[in-house]
Amino acid sequence: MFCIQCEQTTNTPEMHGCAFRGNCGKTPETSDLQDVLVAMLESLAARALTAEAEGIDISKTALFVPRAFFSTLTNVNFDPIRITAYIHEAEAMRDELAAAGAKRPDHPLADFSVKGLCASALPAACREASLRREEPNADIAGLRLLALYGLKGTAAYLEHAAALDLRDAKLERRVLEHLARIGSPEAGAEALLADALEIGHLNLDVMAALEKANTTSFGDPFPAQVNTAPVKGKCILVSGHDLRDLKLILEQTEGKGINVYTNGELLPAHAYPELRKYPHLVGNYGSAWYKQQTEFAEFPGPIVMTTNCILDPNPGHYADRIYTRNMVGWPGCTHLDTDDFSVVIEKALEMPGFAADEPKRTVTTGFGRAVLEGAADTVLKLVGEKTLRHVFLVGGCDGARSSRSYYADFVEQVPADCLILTLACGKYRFNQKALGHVGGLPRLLDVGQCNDAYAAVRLAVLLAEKAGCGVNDLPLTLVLSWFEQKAIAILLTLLALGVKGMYIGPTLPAFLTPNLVKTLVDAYDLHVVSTPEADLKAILG
Ligand code: SF4
Ligand code: SF3
Repeated sequence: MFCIQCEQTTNTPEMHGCAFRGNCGKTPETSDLQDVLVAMLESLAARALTAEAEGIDISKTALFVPRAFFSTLTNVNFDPIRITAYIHEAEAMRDELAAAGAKRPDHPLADFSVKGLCASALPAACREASLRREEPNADIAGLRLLALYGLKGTAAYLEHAAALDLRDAKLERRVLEHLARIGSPEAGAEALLADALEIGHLNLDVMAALEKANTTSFGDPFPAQVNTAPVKGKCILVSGHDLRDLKLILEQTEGKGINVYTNGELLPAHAYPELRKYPHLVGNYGSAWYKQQTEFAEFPGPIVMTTNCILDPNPGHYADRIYTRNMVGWPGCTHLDTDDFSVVIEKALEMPGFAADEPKRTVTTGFGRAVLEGAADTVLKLVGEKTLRHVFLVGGCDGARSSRSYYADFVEQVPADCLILTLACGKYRFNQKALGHVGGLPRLLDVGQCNDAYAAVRLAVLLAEKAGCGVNDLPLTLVLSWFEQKAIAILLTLLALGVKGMYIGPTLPAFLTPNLVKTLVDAYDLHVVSTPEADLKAILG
């Protein structure tokens, strides 16, 4: 196995990347199978493009590819059986397109096949498929991985939109085009960097589509005070990012005496009119993904994992009551393939639930695009009056490294005349802090999930338009925490938009070589986080 796609990868002088077992818990078998799957998806994408040129309908393929690709993101699918099924489905789909008359594409993986290989031989096929091992130039390899990982994140966001029935053939084709091009042996460094930035632009368009899918399905989010204390009674916990699954569970539990809680990235669900209207959506339980093994172990009901991030449920002994959905998988856990959640409901009724109410406590969420755009004039007025000095976006993923305490310390130390926007699961480090108000606005505004990064980008662009300047001229600094590939996609979007002076941490992606880091630092004034004191001093002067 070789995997270097996330922030917790092994990165020591002796070893660069996870080579024996993932620090996430991914086995060599699953890792190799995921490499095979990515290769097969590249091959399928190339064939789908020739099929489309022949006028053959590729909508089934265009729906399948992002979903299967999503299964290879960090902390999504650890189940070799499910990954193997995706590989065979992809090859069968490619054969179908060929049988329908799609020409053989000019692609290095055009004839890549795993037919006839027994399950134990399958992972070895990844030697043929591996992108990185074939590339002696580390900068070129790093750029390919930057594009590949960014595209994984974009594919995940496209799948989120498709789950809500928002399909866009042009966006789907752009994903297929990039995927078919990623392994291209002849592309040089400049072309690969341009490709990565183009993926950033594509990701912006995909995130706009996702925002439309979310708001069309559930209404515009508006601020909500969300209970975070357990409520007496039977319960189901819903984690991940998938709002549709949460809605289905709320519908199917209505009148059954079961309380539904969100976890992790589903906290912002409480802000959507079509979700918050359910009285049995009683609150948010727990925090970010890396605490699952203790928080889930203590939850007295079943848990539904709709998308990333899942951790090994065995140490906490809750594998028998965790249910995976969509592209998520853990070996031995029950996977729900249909929209019928009866088995989860039965489990909730069997289990004790919470014995008593705990004293009420809340966090606030729901500063989505419409709310932020509505506040743009106020923000500019406050800046003009010098009531508001600076706006920070402190957002992104969380993770287990102790150095991530930087983000909570940073927020704590931001001066009182500054505003802080946040999004994604990294906010659990500080979202319960009482930070007060500035100029009548709450100082801490939770924009939503990582999936909602579009809202923050829109606010920045709108502020710049209204102020008649560029985004880089605004009193705005982005302080990002990355962990997995959705964050890489968002980073590429920000770079593609020309956003400069960002701070990123807790470490830089290990797949970027010193040369590539220098290129990004020179072109975008990118900083690695240091200490909150030093960084705040540098930003605020
Ligand atoms: Fe290692 Fe991250 Fe890959 Fe898991 S996803 S194997 S931790 S690099
Ligand atoms: Fe978190 Fe996995 Fe990235 Fe959606 S849930 S931000 S890490």
